[in-house]
Amino acid sequence: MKNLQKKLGELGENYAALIVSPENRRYFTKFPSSDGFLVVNSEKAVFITDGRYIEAAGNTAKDCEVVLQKKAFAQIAELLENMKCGHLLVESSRMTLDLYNSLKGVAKNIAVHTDTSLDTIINGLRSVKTSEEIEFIEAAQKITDETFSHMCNFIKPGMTEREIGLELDFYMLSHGGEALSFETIAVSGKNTSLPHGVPGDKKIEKGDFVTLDFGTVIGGYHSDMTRTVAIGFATDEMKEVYETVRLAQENGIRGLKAGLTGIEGDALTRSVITERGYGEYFTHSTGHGVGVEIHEYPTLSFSNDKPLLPGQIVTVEPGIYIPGKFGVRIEDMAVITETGCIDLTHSPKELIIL
Ligand SMILES: [Mn+2]
Repeated sequence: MKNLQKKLGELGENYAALIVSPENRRYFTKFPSSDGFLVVNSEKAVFITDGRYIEAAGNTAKDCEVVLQKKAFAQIAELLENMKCGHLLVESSRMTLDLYNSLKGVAKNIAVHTDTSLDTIINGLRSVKTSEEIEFIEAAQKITDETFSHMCNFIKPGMTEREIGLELDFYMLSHGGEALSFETIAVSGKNTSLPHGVPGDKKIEKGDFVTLDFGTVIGGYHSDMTRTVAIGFATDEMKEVYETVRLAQENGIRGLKAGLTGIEGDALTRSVITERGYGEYFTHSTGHGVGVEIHEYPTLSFSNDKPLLPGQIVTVEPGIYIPGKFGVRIEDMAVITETGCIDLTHSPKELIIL
């Protein structure tokens, strides 16, 4: 909150921000809620929340005044007037048109900035993790690693993808996970060529690859990992593709460091896959930031020309997907440092044949 207030102060003393998204409200107040408004300027932060949350927010929301929501937009207008606000930044990627129209109805003499300036400020702040945030993500990843090792004993031919997906979810949630990071991916055989396939009724067979992409949440912070295992045996082609993805992923972890751009980070894995002739089958970007959301700034991709900063957490998840045949993906999370990165994922990467 203090960092946001400092940034707003640098823009000018009559600048304020209105935050409406659950993830940003949670990030700045450390208080999870499904509804509410956060009005911030360089001096003050006010969290307007309704009767469902008011008591808990009063006890635990950080770095803000907590106010009971009555007529939200009338309250927002009054606050902005008291702040002598002339310029209001809003979350361009998150504010709905309904909320924007309500705001325009009350913020008559205020310039409402609908460009990406607030999102850029917030993405930048969120991307660099504090030690407390890194600890939450490490704790979430620890459960996720333990879940993978459990799954290596659990998966047997004849089980369906859905049974495997449910076991992943049950294990993570019954070992301390607060929530699932996203809908768990557990796919097998030909379905592994779909990077985000949905677990179905297909039974696991010998000679299948099984790809598991999953994660859980601790303290509001997400983990994310992927491993691909083979069942019974792997053909030479499966081994060759697996080895290519493993070498690419390891090259990514070895090479990542502060100062590289997102494009250069992406190239660390893509170059290995392209050199070995599978470039056309690596159909997504190398990685993404992870924090209070599963996908956040920065990305390791052709579209991010910004340098990586120490303390950012990104996934490194190259994959090869051969349509109609099979696919392989290996994903770790890593903290960027000045001289390299710290891999937060500790599960093995050699090909495991169950
Ligand atoms: Mn991911």
